Order: sequence, then C-alpha cells, then structure tokens
Amino acid sequence: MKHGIYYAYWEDMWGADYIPYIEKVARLGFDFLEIGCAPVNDFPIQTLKDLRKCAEDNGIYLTGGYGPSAAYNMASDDPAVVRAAKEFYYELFRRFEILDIHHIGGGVYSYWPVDYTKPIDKEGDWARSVENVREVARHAADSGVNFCLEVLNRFEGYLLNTCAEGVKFVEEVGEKNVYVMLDTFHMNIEEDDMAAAIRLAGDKLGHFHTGECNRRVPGKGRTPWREIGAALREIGFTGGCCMEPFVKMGGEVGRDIRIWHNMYDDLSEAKLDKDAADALKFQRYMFDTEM
Ligand SMILES: [Mn+2]
Repeated sequence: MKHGIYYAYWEDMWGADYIPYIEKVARLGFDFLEIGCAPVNDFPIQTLKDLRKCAEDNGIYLTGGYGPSAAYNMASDDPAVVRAAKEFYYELFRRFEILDIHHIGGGVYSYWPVDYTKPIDKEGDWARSVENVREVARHAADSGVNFCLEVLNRFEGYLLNTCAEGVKFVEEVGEKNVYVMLDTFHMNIEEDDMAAAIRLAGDKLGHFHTGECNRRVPGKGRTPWREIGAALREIGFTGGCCMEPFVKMGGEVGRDIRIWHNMYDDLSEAKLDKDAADALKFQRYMFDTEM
C-alpha cells in the first residue's frame, strides 16, 4: 500500500501553494501528497509543470481530492450546472496529464458541503449522477485517471452513505476506472462493521482515507486499525491510503469541516509535522505488517 496525506491538514484555506507541501511530505517519509483540485484549473500551465518536477525530484506522486461546489454538481437537475461540472472535469483531466495525477477522489458524483435547507431528491439525483459520472469517467480514462467516489456520512452527503450504496452506484456506472472510495471517519458513523465494508468493496476499492472519529491523525483515537489493516490486506489493496486529518479551527477549512475547537493546545507546524510522521509509522505498521 502507498501512504499519503492531504495538504489541508496544515492549511486554513482550500487551495495553496503545493510546492512546500510536496517537499514537506517527502521529508516526513510519505509516498504521495493529496492536493485539492479546486484551484488547479486556474493555475498557469508553468505552475503545473513546476509541481510535477518538484514531485519527481522529491520522489513523491500526487493525487487529487475534490469536494465540488454546488456550481459543479453532477447530480443537479439544472442542465447548465451539469454542463459546467463536465467542463470543469474535462479541463481538470487535461491538467492532470501535466501533473501526472491518476486518481481523483471525493464527493465528485455530487457536491459538498450539502445545503440541507433545500429538498433532497435522492432517487432523481442518483439517476442523473450515474449517467453523468459514466460520461465524465470515459474522459477520465482517456487521461489515465481513476474516478473514485467517496462514501460520505449523512451530515455531509446523501447519495452514498454506505459502502453497499457505493458498490451499487459503481456497478450501475459500469466503467472500469470508476471506484468506491472509503474513509474511516465517515465509516465510523455509517458502517456496522468497518472490515466487512472493506471486504464488500473488494477490488472496487480505489482509494482510502484514514483518520480518527474526530479527525485526528490515525493512532490517536479508538478506530479499529488492526481490523481495517487486515481487511485491506485480505482484499489485496495496493492503492493509496491517504490520511485526512483536520485539527484546527478557522478559515474555510475549519468552517467546512465543522471544527469548533482546536484539537490541540500546540498547533505549531513542528507539532503537526511530528504527529503526521508518527501517524505514518503507525499506519504503515497497521496496514503493511502481516499479523
Ligand atoms: Mn475523506
């Protein structure tokens, strides 16, 4: 398995200069850095080339994480919104070729954070999203990109809340490069049995997010990491296991992740780096060691 981390652990805003994070995660010993896709289409082409070179020079590969805004919602009943979403993804995939990115994951079949003051049409949104994901996935395949649909807890999404729903959706889409993506933070809320969910995903699991129930780094809570690691080994998962910790109040990140208290007294960069490095050792031990 490969081990990575999402840049936003250190950031207050969505989007950043990713170069320092590539260098940082290489120093900390990770295999990959997950970047946020929202700003990528606005980057000058030279920035994309610089990011790729920096990643190659540091022995790091990049993956894309994305929570689409309502303006790029592929489940929308507004054809103009769906058109805008598709155009966004098609441009993004062209840019992924420059960045050498081969995985995008998140609530990419819908939008995030969901506005629950509006009525929810799960059946209609599901049907529209299956059709639209199929079309977008074919473009992704042309760029060598796997399209990974993240199963989210009920407070953040309504289309895919359980792995079983994720598997059903992926089967209905029926494209080889469309995968289920699981996240231990969301699974903790929705799944009866986390190991059983991983086994159910099986070879349809394309990407994996890790974090404790309160989104601290792996190893600082009560998530059943041994069971999770054993299930990942059992299904022969060799993909990306990306930590997605969030520990700081404030900014767009704190607001959208709903962090209303700082998770540590010491939120210095040095402390965050040390926690990430310790969690990486922990995750490699739990996931990669036969027990
Ligand atoms: Mn996640």
